[in-house]
Amino acid sequence: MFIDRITLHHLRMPLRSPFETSFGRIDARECILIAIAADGLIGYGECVADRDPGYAYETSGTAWHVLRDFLAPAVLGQDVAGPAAFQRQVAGVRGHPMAKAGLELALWDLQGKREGRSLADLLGGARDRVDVGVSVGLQASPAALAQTVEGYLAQGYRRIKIKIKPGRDVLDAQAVRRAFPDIRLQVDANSAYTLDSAQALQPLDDLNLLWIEQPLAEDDLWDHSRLQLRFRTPICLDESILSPRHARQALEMAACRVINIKAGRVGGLTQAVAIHDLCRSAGVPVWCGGMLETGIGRAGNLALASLPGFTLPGDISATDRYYAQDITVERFTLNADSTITVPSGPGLGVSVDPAAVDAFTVARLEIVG
Ligand code: OSB
Ligand code: MG
Repeated sequence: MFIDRITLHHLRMPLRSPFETSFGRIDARECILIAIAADGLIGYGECVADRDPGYAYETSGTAWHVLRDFLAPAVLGQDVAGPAAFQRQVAGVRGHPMAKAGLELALWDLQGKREGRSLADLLGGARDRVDVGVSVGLQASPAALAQTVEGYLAQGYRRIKIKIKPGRDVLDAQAVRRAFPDIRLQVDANSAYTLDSAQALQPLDDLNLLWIEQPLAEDDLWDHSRLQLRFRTPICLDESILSPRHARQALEMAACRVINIKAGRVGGLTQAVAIHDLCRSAGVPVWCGGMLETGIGRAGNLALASLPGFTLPGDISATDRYYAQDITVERFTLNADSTITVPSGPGLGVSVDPAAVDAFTVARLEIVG
């Protein structure tokens, strides 16, 4: 693929309702839409870094810088064989996985469009619909949370994740469990605890949770392994798993029993698939995490989640759980069996709505070779 032009759109998309986690509350989500023009086609990718460095160190600002000054120049005016070749070309750029993953996704979209194959097909997808759930942010009170969860269950979601933080953990989870004794329920702390403060989470072990996601710091596999010894409930790692090497080491030291895979966090789909393959051969279940993506990133997540090792429901909800207006023409809807259908058209299998992109663009940059 001869890369002629790369266009960056810094988007700010209003959320239908605020999303609050242990690291903050947002009313709108920021991301970078990446369009690559090559061989008469346009491929789209989404960089999931948000405005603030709360979930990860990357932000829309750092990603813009790294894309503009390092990643785009590495490929512009060149013949790039595909995503794997791109990864080799930018191997010298340390870190910044979300910036890399955004550009890589646009190359996958291009490759699929060129070959007339869907992304799911390119990645080795094994199913045409994937099990999904909803990730519910912190609410005003445990009672309000139970009510919000009830609303999502009524919409047909059969797996619920709730966000927790110190002081808003056991009572919240107990309220949901009491109201809905049989649902598939999990919690996500986004690194808000230490080995000591996580003592407060012990009562969660009696709530029949699917798992406890990322209780401790990103760079702390060791304490996760110590914490896992105290819980019957599996620990699932999100932030801590940045590469196949982290996944292997986390499993070797029993720091978790389940892994959340996000292409953005691990530098792209190439690495995401490698982590999937590693976990699959180790018999460890994985599921696809979410970053409140637009229809572009959501299409990529659905393709990834169609791989055979993704045996647990993903954080991939319907478009209307996030946005009144999305940037893709296609909107994703929930099927009656709590699944979402994987796009089957070439590449990502979705098309961009230019008027919607314009409406949400706060900065735009065209880079030519
Ligand atoms: O930790 O999984 C997370 C959103 C932004 C940043 C981190 C996380 C999340 C979610 C939302 O939980 C999942 C979704 O996209 O629905
Ligand atoms: Mg998480």
